[in-house]
Amino acid sequence: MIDLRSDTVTRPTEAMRRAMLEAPVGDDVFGEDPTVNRLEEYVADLLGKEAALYAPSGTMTNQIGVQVSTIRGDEVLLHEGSHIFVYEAGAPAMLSGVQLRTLPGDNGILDPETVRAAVRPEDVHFPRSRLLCLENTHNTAGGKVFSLEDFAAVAETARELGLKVHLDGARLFNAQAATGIPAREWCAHADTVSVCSSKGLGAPVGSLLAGDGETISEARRARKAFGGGMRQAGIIAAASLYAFENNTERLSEDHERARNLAAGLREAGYDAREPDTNLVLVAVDDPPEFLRALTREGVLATLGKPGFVRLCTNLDVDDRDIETAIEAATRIFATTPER
Ligand code: TLP
Repeated sequence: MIDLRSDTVTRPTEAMRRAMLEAPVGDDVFGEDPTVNRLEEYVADLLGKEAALYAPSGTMTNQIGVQVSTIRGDEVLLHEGSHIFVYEAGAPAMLSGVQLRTLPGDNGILDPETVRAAVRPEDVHFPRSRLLCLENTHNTAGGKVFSLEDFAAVAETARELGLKVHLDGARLFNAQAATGIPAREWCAHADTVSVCSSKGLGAPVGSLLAGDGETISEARRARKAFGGGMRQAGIIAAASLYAFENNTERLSEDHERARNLAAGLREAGYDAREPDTNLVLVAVDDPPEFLRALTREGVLATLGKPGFVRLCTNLDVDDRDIETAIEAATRIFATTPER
């Protein structure tokens, strides 16, 4: 099977497993795991923030990010296709008691005027607008990069209006690889940032939330409350450290394969969108049926935004796999009346 469902499906390499095997460990709830401490310092530094906190998943670091910048009853502004709104099981309401206000924007981009118009005036009737969440790259938009200029403009508008800014940077290093702009440049415009080591970077687990020292101390409490306090976590943190140290630059290979995949699919007759990074969206009439047909051909993909299938290149997929996937899709196109 050629697995293009996500960049989360990768398996740790021998070198990563060796780093895990050799990692010194301690009890991280006591702050005594040397590998977790090293990882947190490394990522804080990488992102230009004072501190960082290691957690099991991107969902948890996003939810801790929401928790530390809001109080119950607040309103959080975010794009209508954002992961926090679409794919996190209603957690902002469940865990932080906040209300989400979704906003439209092409390619996952929110513009300053849309945000300005959505911020509520002070009035007893209204929830308080407290936090803006941005996503880069943007998953449901097909891995689109939020340009630094546009990102800075909307984030600074939000801050002027008294909002905190959280960046869901699960794939922020894809934006770095696609543009050559260091990830920290985007982070400079956000109060909290979550990044994942278990997407394109190839670790089996692990995400970090970065911010100022005080915010990350609060985040540490929230992580405990959410059940994310781990003990000898160095054994998995070693994989994340290995991922950040070794696998950020090679993301451009995934991007090139995604471009080749999109070009091949277009040549076969599909409406495949040109990717900025590693996610290819293909518009089809019947996405579940197309997925079933691909599976029969030995290719796995997932549903994208409504009307689209998503194919995701990753560390475990090579050029030959991309060719095979294109050949499979070409056969389906030739034989399926409805696509
Ligand atoms: N995204 C997964 C699925 O949940 C859809 C995927 O396959 O793309 N932020 C963004 C932008 C993400 O894409 C994801 C994972 C997360 C956060 C959550 O990360 P995890 O899965 O570690 O909780």
